Parts: sequence; C-alpha cells; structure tokens
Amino acid sequence: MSRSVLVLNGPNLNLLGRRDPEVYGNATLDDVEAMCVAEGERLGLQVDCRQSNHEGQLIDWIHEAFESGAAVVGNFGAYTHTSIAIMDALVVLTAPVVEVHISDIHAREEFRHLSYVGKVADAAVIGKGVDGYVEALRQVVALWES
Ligand code: CA2
Repeated sequence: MSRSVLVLNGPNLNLLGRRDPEVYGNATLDDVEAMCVAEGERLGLQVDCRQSNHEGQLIDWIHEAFESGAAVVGNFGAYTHTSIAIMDALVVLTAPVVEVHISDIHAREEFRHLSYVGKVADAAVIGKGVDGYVEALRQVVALWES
C-alpha cells in the first residue's frame, strides 16, 4: 500500500506565476502540482494537491489527513504567520508535516518571521523557490523512514 501525502497551498498561491515573479518565480500552481505528482511517482507516494484561500477549508483538509494517516506538505501562505487554528490542527497529526515557503520568510518583513506552522512541523524547506516542494516530499520519505 503506498503512502499518501496531501500537498496543501493556502491563500493567494493560486496566483503563482502571475504576480510578483521577482519574489515567487514564474512557475504556476499547476506547474508546482505537476512537479509534486511526478516526484511522488518517483518516491512511491500518492500525492494529492489542493489549494484554498479559506482557513477553514485548509483545516478540514488537515483533519482529513489526520483521519487517513496522510503526511502533509504545506505552504499555508500568510496564515503561516497568523493561524493558531492551523497550528492546532497540525499538531495532532502522527504522519510527517513539512512546511514549505517559496521565499525566505526570515529575510523579508519582520511580520513574516514568526511561523505558527513551524512550531509544530517536523521539518521546513524555506527560500528554495518552488523546488522546495520537491525537497519537502523527500523530507517526508526521510521522516517516515527515520
Ligand atoms: O514564500 C512563501 O511561500 C509564502 O508562504 C507565500 C505567502 C506569503 O504570505 C508568506 O509570507 C510566504 C503568500 C504570498 C502571496 O502569494 C502569491 C504568490 C504569487 C503571486 C502572488 C501572490
């Protein structure tokens, strides 16, 4: 039975590749999701990619991962810096949780330095562009094997 990973993207990330290319690059969310599915096939993971601009929807999907035992690779966008609710949903997961940020949040405005997600994630890939999602999937495998 293959292991499953939910790749969750939060608010505004549906606009990837269409705004602020100097910060986030030119790849679209479709490109990122295709990269994740392809890497999942290489790694033997069932990868399911979803994006929402709504905090409650993201939390419902995290609960789905809790019920199914799926790992979570998550870029929760600006909710990273504000959402205790997403942190509380993630903390109960037993499968790996890996945080992703395309940009280096620690090199940007001070309000982006705090990550509630980072307080409960098992690993983080930050500032590596969209390749960070692929690295995060590899980290999931490493965490599952550790
Ligand atoms: O660097 C990241 O991946 C971020 O999680 C992106 C979030 C931002 O709020 C975080 O601080 C860092 C979302 C930024 C807006 O997303 C857009 C992406 C492309 C084009 C327009 C917006």
